[in-house]
Amino acid sequence: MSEFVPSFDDKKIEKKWQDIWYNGDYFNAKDFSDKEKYYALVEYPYPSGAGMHIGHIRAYLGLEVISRKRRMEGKNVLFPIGFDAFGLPTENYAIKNQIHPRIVTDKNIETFIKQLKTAGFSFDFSRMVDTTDPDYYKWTQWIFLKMFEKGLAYKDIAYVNFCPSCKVILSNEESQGGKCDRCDSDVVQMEKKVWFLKITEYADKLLEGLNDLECNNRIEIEQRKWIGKSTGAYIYFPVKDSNERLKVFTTRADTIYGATFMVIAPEHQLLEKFADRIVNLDEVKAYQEQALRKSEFERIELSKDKTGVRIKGLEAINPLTNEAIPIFISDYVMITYGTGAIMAVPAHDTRDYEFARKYNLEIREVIEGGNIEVEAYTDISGGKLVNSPLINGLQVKKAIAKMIKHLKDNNLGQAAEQFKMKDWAFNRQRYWGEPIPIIYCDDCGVVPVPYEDLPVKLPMVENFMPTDTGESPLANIPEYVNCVCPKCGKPAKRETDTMPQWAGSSWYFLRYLDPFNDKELASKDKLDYWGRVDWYNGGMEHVTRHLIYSRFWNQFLYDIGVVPHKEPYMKRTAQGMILGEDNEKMSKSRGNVVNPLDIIEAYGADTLRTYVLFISDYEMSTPWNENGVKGARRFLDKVWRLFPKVNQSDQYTKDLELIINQTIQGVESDFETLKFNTAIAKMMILTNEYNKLGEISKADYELLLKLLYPVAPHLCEEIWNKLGHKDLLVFEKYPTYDPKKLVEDVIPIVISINGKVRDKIETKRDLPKAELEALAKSQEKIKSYTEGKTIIKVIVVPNKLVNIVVK
Ligand code: ANZ
Ligand code: ZN
Repeated sequence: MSEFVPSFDDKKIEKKWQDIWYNGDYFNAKDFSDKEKYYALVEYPYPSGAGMHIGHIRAYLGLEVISRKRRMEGKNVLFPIGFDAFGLPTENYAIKNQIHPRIVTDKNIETFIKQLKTAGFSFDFSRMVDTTDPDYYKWTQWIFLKMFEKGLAYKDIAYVNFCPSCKVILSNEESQGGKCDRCDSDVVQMEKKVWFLKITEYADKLLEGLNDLECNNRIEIEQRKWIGKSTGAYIYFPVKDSNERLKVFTTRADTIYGATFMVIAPEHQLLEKFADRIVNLDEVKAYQEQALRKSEFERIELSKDKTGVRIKGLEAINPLTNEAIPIFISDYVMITYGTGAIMAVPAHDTRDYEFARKYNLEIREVIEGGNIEVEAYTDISGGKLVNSPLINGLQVKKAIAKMIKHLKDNNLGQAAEQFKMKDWAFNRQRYWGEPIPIIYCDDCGVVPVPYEDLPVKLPMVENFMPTDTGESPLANIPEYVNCVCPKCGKPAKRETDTMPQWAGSSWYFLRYLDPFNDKELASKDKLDYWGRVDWYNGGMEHVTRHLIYSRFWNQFLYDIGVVPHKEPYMKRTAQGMILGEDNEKMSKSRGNVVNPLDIIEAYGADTLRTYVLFISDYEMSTPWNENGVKGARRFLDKVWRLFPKVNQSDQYTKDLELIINQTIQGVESDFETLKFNTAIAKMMILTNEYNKLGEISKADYELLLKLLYPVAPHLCEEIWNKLGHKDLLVFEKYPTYDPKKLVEDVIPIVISINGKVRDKIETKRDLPKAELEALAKSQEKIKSYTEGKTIIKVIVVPNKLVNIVVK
């Protein structure tokens, strides 16, 4: 690979334009401008000590290109940036280095801003938000109190996911697969009284709202799966010799005749209720205890051996067959889903089948078609019922409907829905988070901090170490804990848990609209003017948690009349990851991390931007390649070197008209569909065409600069300026193509021999006579007539005919 010979001084040029841009207000959105608004949003960064990495560059470049293009299209663009700065990494760093997280955060944010500017991002830096700023989290607390007021924030004893290593309680989203999101340790279940947000109340609305969100299939499917709506029924199984009934949730009420036993979760309260009737209580208790030590991941693993204990002394009655059936306790049933109890239908459910085989329980076929001697028959979304007197011969769908009606009519059950999504465990037992604005009073109970007392500020203390007990470090700060009850004025205590990482980011897109408002989270006028986010780009990993949480908060704020739109985003896309050169995820331990600042130092920001956009399809993961960086730089050098070839004409060069119009059209549609790689390829081809000519017009050159500007803005501004323009490229109109000039202008030509038509061809219009004659003579058909003969004369009528006279 040949070394590149730089033709322009990237450092000097980039510094010059960054100074101009960032000292002016070129990228600042104007509230209430007459121009059409455009709101482009990227996921704001967590300002860790490591600073900006290559993933940020890629994540932000997509809408950076779109934003620069939109400004040229005459839109009033809002392209904001801010910092999601509460959270564990900063706190851990602060603890390790004995520096207060406030100081760490401020320093990290400052560095980050500098780095973003070094890369030339056109963010509106006048509207930055910082979630750890009391003026910001005042409103995060305000929203929490509104939710509390509406019964959507509540405290409850719950089995929560506890990470023994991070010493924090995790939400389901942060412990998917039973592993801690941060440190990958196994999560254990812990009983604790914690705050929850009732996101489940919004489950249906969140599903419905998806119809209002433009996104690819993958993004939609992931959200639907996470919300996990399941339609079925509750069925009540009487407990034999009692007035109690055991309630189960099933999606398959039609299979009830095949329910030959019941299984309850180890945590189920039936055990306590009937403790005195359970003959083998010790055995049951021992099983319960070992189940609690397992992670959810271990418990639901399909391949694992099913274990359980039969509860002796208790039986249930199948309400359709009236048979007495045994009840088991087993850890494959989760207390957190449905009712924590199931009717087991071993013939048609794999887990129930394995369990029945192990404990020698009856397996009764109720849907025909399988061979239940060998395995469970689970291909039963269709099929016909058997061994089920009330519904024999019916197709599955009809059988379910009929059974649910029967259950309802006889007070044995009812139609029901379940969601996989759980209420959002909204708490942290750490220092560096938003204080939960709640006070406990012996007389008044749980008292919300009055709105006028917000924000409840984090105390600036020296000791912010986590405790081993699962309690927040704030609990060790008497000045913080002790307060007076806002209701009765007696001594009271503050809540010491803080909010989870995802709190601040659940509404930051609203604060950008009015970041300095101290009366409201944002003014009604500004919310109305800016409306919904037009385009939101972010990581695939945030499609479940952040995207769902923020849609939930927005829907809630809509319901209480604070925001004018139900759904916050009109369109959501996701970029792919950039992997290390070894095709593995970049990580310090692998030593394959590419630092974007090193690339800027060596080749310039425009080169970095061009390469990152050119590297592959924007939505796909792709490995880094240093040679590709050089290639990107060579392309920019070529663009620069065209300068001396430029004449003063303000028309496109005739021979370039076709490719110019095609390039404008191609780049337009590529940019809008995130195909930056093919857009740049088209500009490279155009540049090569320019290079083939001895000279090009000013119009040709300026066209290329306008197309390339969103990708490599420093270089383009510099050349633009060198061409004699006083105004910045930001103010230029984005190029449009002439649809009439997209295809080559061709016309038919008739070729005759001695006046007789022998061939027809198509050529470019206005071909010179000599060229037309040569073209006609070279046609195979014509050659067959002229071969061996003497051409006496050729008559050429341009754009019409060629007549060859032969002897
Ligand atoms: C009888 C039955 C027969 C079932 C059959 C399935 C197949 P989804 O679709 O995920 O909602 N179930 C219910 N609660 C459970 C819990 N807490 N832990 C483990 N399993 C639970 O699944 C619903 C089905 O999962 C329910 O329907 C129940 O088993 C089981 F041929 O009831 B089914
Ligand atoms: Zn009180």
